[in-house]
Amino acid sequence: MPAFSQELVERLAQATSAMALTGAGISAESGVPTFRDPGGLWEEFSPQELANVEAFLDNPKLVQSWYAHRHAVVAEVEPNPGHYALAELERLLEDFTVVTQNVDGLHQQAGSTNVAELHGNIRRAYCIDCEAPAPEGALAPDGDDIARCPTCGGLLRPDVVWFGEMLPRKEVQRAEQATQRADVCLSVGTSALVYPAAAIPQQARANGAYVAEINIEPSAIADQIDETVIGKAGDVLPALLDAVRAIA
Ligand code: BV8
Ligand code: ZN
Repeated sequence: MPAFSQELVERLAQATSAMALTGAGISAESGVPTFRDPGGLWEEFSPQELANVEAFLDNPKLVQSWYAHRHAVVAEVEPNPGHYALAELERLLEDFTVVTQNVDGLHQQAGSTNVAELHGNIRRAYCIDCEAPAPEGALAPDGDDIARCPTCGGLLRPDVVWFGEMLPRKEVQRAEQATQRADVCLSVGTSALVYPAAAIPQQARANGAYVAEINIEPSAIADQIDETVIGKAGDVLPALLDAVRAIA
């Protein structure tokens, strides 16, 4: 039985508003590699070397291929019980927001409707010159050519937030509003190393939320929150949901 406290269950069951910040760890059990995953074709590159504008302009083909490869993985996978449990929590509670750092769209696929995508979505791409949206899958051009905009010939890029880029204002606002009203904030499957996303549980806590993280190991914010539940998101979240349902 995953080791979450009765206090967390009761606070969630009584919450008028709650939220979750999620990271790559919640999608790991769907088969989407996390950023810290050993192995895989890109082992020699760190995501930070690929997920920025300079790397893209320096070698658009390599970066487009990396995202096309990740998109192909994401297009094949399904949400896992962790995603479904958060979608169920949204239906069970009065007000529940998922703030995600993930770009895989799996929360929406699992049925969550109140999702703020802080770092964009790998299923979308656009032209860096005319900003016209590109059809899904456009980053994987056939052969060796570079994926270009059919309208103006500009380079196509994934609609994700790269290091050094600002986060989408509307999504950040939604996340901030959620931290203002949340009685409980779950931080699920994130190493909490990348800002400003990693500051979200702290913001919620500063506004009075009870903050619990669910991770297979303590994250970088483990000593600044109320509770750390060690376990897989796909195990812990369904058990937590059952416990909340039993008393809600
Ligand atoms: C910005 C989208 C303003 C793209 C991503 C120095 C100090 C502090 C900050 C900075 C600094 N220098 C620069 C910065 C800012 C920088 C930053 O934070 N850098 C870090 C590395 C120090 N941030 C930015 O640049 C942001 N923009 O600040 O704009 C600005 C402008 C100009 C100059 C300065 C500032 C933009 C950041 C967004 C980058 N884009 N992703 C893409 O996907 O390709 S980041 C990406 O990595 C994720 O989106 C996520 O945010 C981040 C961390 O990943 P996680 O999701 O946490 O995944 P990770 O693999 O790390 O960990 C997985 C976790 O899951 C682990 O804890 C593991 O234990 C756990 N787990 C595994 N399996 C399971 C599990 N848990 C539960 N169950 C399981 N089964
Ligand atoms: Zn264009």
